[in-house]
Amino acid sequence: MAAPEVTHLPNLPNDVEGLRQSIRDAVVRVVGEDPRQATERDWMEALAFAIRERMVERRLLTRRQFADEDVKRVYYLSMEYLIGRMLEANLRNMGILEPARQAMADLGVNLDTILDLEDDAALGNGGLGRLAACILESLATQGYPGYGYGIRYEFGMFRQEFEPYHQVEHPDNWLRYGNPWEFPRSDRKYPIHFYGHVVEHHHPRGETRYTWENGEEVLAMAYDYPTAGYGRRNVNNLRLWAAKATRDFDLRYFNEGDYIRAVADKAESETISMVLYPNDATAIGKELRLKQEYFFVSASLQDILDRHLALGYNLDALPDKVAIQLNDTHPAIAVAELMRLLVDCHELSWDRAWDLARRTFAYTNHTLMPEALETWPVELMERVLPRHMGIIYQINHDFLEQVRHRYPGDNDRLARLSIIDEQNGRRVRMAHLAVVGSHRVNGVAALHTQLLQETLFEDFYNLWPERFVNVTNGVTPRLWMIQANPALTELLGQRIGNDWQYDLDRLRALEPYAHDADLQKAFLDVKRANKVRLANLVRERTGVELNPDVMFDVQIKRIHEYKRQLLKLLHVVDLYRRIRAGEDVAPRVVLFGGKAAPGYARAKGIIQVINEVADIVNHDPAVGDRLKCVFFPNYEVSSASIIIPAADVSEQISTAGFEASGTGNMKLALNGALTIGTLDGANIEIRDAVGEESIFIFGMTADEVVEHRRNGPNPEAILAQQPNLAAAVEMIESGFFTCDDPGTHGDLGRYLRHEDPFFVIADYAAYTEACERADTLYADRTAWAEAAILNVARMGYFSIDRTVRDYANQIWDIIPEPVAPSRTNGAA
Ligand code: AZC
Repeated sequence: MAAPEVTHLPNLPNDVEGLRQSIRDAVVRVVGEDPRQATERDWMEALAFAIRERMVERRLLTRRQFADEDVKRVYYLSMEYLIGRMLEANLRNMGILEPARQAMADLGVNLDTILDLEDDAALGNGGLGRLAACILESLATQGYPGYGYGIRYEFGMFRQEFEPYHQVEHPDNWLRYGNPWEFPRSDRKYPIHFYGHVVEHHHPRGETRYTWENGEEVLAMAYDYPTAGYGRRNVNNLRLWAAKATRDFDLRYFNEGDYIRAVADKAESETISMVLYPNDATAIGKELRLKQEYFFVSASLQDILDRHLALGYNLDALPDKVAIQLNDTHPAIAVAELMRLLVDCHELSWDRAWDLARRTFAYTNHTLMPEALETWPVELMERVLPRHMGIIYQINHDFLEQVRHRYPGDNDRLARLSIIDEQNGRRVRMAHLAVVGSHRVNGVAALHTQLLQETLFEDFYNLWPERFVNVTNGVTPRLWMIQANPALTELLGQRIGNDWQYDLDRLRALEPYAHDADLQKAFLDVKRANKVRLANLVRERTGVELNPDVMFDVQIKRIHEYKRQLLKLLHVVDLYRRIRAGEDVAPRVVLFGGKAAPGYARAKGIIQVINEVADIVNHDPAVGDRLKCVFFPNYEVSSASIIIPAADVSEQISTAGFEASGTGNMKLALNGALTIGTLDGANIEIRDAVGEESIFIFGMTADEVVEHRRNGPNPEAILAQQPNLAAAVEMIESGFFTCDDPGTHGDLGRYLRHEDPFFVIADYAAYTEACERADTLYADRTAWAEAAILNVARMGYFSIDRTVRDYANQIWDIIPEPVAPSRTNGAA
């Protein structure tokens, strides 16, 4: 037993006085500046240090309790965490936002100014990465022993600028001033190998053993980000890995006297964690990407096994004490890596190892789109990860034996199920590896899971129906309501108290007041104030002036053909033409936001044409406030939290069957925007929750889309029957919006007329009809307010806390372990 001084944790005070002292001290001791001369950034850093001391204290308490209680832990493996800013979130979840505001004011610093200085931590592309961040926050909030693992990218999601219309990507150097939230753990380093070859060791009795030799080695070093729960003392951990060159690696060249080469090679090996691939829903197949995937998976699994053994458990207890969730297939190589660690390093038998691995892993699928499904050429996998290729062959061999036994002679089925795709130049299907190596596979919304079972994983579903479950996505109300929408949070508090912050279903208590005139007025006032806040930001970023008294119609998400920003744009052009023709149309502000993958030409073309249309529309004196169109630059988590509370209408208009779930749809609806949407992803469940009267559903269903495609779509024929739509398409392709270069959009015209792969043309009439229903309701302020309030009241199901409980109960088999105030560290 160590002496009390050694085991004691500091237990820092959380009142205004205590915080003020910590912050002032940190300016001197950590930032190294005289408080008299400290800049706002110095104060921001000092504040961050004062919070992180308190976070780490609770983190250690949490860890001690988990160890004492013998808990089962879940590890979330994700290539992406789209976290956003951390300062306000940490202050709020630690319960010290208001004392800190006061302490800063006492020091002569305005907290809101400070909060605005922070860069977003944008270590993700979109929905998948943001979901991962929400899940970590909820795990801590609900007291679950849950940890994130990922990559500490030096450059996150690119910064988007328009020059003047097309997207230009700028590097996101988010760590340039250092990062006060991370704890570098130089004691937590693991060697990661690439390339080399495999040596077989035949043992006369027993199994053949393998060693992997002469590869390149790089170190993975841990950086820890404590993650605080809201309204609880639990603080969990997100561990991100950075690549560091090993000393040995340098030495080879140093010895040869090639100093420069040695240093250059060191830099080269560290590129593994340099940059996030900015691709959302397309697999790129680059060697560096495969190395990134393996790098973080191997480090995480080594760390997980180390902890497991250090806690005194044996390897047979792995599935009882550890659950590992694979966030899409990006970490799917974990299946082979765990087998390697168990069999080659810990010398377990193959069968025993396989049983443990399968019971430990579960896999979440986020998309059905074929181009997003990762496959790696066998040749590449063999070169970069030769031992893993051998292991995958073995897994596949055993698996196909099972299939053969079950379906004798069915070679087509074998080929369809095989982990190796033999049709397209021999590739490893990572989704198959993930399904075979997991005990649960989940989709992220009811329709998505159903489609997984019927299409992408049909053969697997027939084989193992019990393996497939649905876990509908959710969003954290802490960020997406309490932080983003303080005015509505306040109003809810006055009306129904604050229980909903922990149990979002309690929003239902609002329902009986939906037609209360006072509440309606207060609700509309809040919305208007949020619109003014957004209008100010839009003016600052784009120079465009928005009228807060017209409908704000918002489509914010990655730019993709299937998400159909073009459908919204055609509506804008249609309205514009009709306004110019003297027609009376309902006024609206249309706001787009989102990034295009740098190599996705069609998506970049869509951004360009939206910006061009916006420029003409916004400067046409004949239009005035009746129509404004804005492409909000560099859409990210921090701007989302200004845009979302200001939206009246939420555009969720993907081609049915393509959007796995969507989570922006949930954030917007929770903030009182009414949805115009197709029956796709979680829109279906949102409709079921809020009721037909609070949502504008339109367009083909997923089944009808399949049927429509089978019948051979004919956009030209539809255009011939819809003069408004035809006129809008003509206006774009004629170069009306591109005075300098009328030829630019001829291609877009051809695309819509002859290809239209996502049925923008086919759904257009139904879409505009849904927009008109929204306009009619919007004109009736009372009816609109009632529908919007009901919408908020009925969104409880879409809390990430429910999502996490579903994972915990259906997949991970873990229970919450709330941290009690400790006896020696009893302060609240
Ligand atoms: C997204 C899906 O497109 C979106 O519908 C879903 O809500 C989100 O995941 C969270 O589940 N997918 C991605 O962001 N990326 C990939 C590779 O699917």
